[in-house]
Amino acid sequence: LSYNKDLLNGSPPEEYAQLYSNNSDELSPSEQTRLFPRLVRPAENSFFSHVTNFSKEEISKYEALILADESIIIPGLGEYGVPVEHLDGFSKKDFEDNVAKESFNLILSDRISYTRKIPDARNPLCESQTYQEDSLPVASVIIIFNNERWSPLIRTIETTLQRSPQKKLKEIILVDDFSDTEELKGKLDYYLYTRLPSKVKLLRLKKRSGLIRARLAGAQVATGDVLVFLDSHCEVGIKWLEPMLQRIKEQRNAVLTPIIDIIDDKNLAYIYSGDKTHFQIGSFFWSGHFTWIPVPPRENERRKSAIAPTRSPTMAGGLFAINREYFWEIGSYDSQMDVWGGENLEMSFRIWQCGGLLETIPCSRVGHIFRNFHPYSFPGSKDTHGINTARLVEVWMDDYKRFFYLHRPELKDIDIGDLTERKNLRHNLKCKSFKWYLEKILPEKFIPDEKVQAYGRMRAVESNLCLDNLQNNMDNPYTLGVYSCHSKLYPSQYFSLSDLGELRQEVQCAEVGTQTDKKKRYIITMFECHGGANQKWIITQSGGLKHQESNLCLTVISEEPISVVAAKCDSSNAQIWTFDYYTGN
Ligand code: LR7
Ligand code: MN
Repeated sequence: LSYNKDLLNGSPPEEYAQLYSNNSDELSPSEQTRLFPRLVRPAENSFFSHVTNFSKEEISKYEALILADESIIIPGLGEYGVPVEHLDGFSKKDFEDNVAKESFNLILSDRISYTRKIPDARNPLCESQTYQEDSLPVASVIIIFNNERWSPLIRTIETTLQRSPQKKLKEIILVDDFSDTEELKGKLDYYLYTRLPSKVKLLRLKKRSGLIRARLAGAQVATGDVLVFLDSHCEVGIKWLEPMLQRIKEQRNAVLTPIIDIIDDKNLAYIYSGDKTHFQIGSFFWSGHFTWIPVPPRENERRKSAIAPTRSPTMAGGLFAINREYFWEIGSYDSQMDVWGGENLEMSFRIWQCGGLLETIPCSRVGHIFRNFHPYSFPGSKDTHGINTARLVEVWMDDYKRFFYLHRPELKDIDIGDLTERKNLRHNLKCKSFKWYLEKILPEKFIPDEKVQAYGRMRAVESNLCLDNLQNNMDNPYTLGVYSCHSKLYPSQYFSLSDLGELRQEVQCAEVGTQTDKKKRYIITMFECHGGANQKWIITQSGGLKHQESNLCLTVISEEPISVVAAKCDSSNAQIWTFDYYTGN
């Protein structure tokens, strides 16, 4: 998952220390002990794990393990979320190997206090916000995990306990999705029994269920007014919960996400948007992947204040709050989705199309370790993201599913399970169309064959070469290329000439800059679309494509090395192009 790194900065330690305003709601250790007498178990409830009897051997074994964990913690390490690049006794390679093995720096995580202070990343306007605490709904925080490592899991739990208003935190429900690591068995039972208040409960699933069904299981046993879901490697910030509860109190059908800050996987730095005022909201790619976009100007106008609830077309999925009853009313989750992926877009589209609101609450911030790979297995199909997404596309996207299948043609012909129940849900809730969603909720989203003059493969008449992104479209910018025309239309060769004159793919537009190739011909750069003059093209009378700003024409170079450039217009065959489809616009 990508995140706009431009928004991030790492501030020096002093600055972090200054930025951290003391949270009066945090409990001192002695108060914590008073409020959470040890050796208290959750109330009788058959859903939860009931290990309360430990043998003498087990007690001494688990005590020793937990004390050993505590003994390696280095006070002050990573405090205020500063990056830790070096640790005595470990080489750079030790760190790198550890990240490659664990998906994040576990050596460091194990040595950083579970409740280190993190910077107050909130917009300063948040400090003067008040919440009607007595009348706020109470929350059940649901933390699901499969084989999560000990220290990030405990850190998620401990920061939630420490930084949530105690009266509003009804319970924390840990859902163990059938982990098989040793430390999450008896040791976790024992830690819960001896170190955590009774409001922390543990639900152990009897078989591997995947994150979607794990969340459903947690939601089924939750009793709070509001469900708050967290991944198992988070650090919550100051007053992270209150603003979300306040908003749900006011607006029952609002589904809320905090701003998600980055905990760096390599040095565990707490990284947040530099000036505290800019953050991103969710969008999606036609390939079915989630992505971030800046808050559009129209939304800034609507919300008026920089800390007001900010509408978000989609959410990342892991961290959100929702009224518990509304969660069930609006269709909870598609329980046939496996392991990982897709449930976030499914829920996002569903909420908007069926009358709810999806918002980011700027005064609520939670850190999350962004990892480069999944540190758990995928039993059965490895492509749960693809299959889960095909399910949501079939139910929610109407004819726009054509763009998804353009990316994933193979998913058209495989069994993705029965959809009757989800289609009935959409029908019964009288949900709106995906076209409505695109027009009203995400009007910025480019639709490759709407509001365009032409689209499809763009073939050079002189040769059987077509414009092609050469799979470089994950880079920004990249140099546009040509390749033998495919026999079918695939995303790499799908270009549109928009009504605005952009020669574009999904989010990137062709422009002519100052860069030239070895023969001094101007190369064509694909760069994020921005509506500027250097991204405008017009079809010429001879069937060429002229760049308006430079008056140069798109020219194919058919001899090796083949390429496409901008050159002086001359109406030669090398400058004549045809699109698959013309709309007449
Ligand atoms: O089989 C599983 N069972 C589980 O319980 C697989 C995973 N899990 C747990 C896992 O231990 C973790 O706590 O589920 C949680 C999410 O798994 P991650 O952390 O591997 O997911 P992610 O952070 O890479 O992915 C994001 O997208 C997912 C799509 O299915 C989920 O919605 C994640 O919750 C979501 N995470 C976030 O939104 C945090 C911000 C990331 C971004 C952008
Ligand atoms: Mn995660």
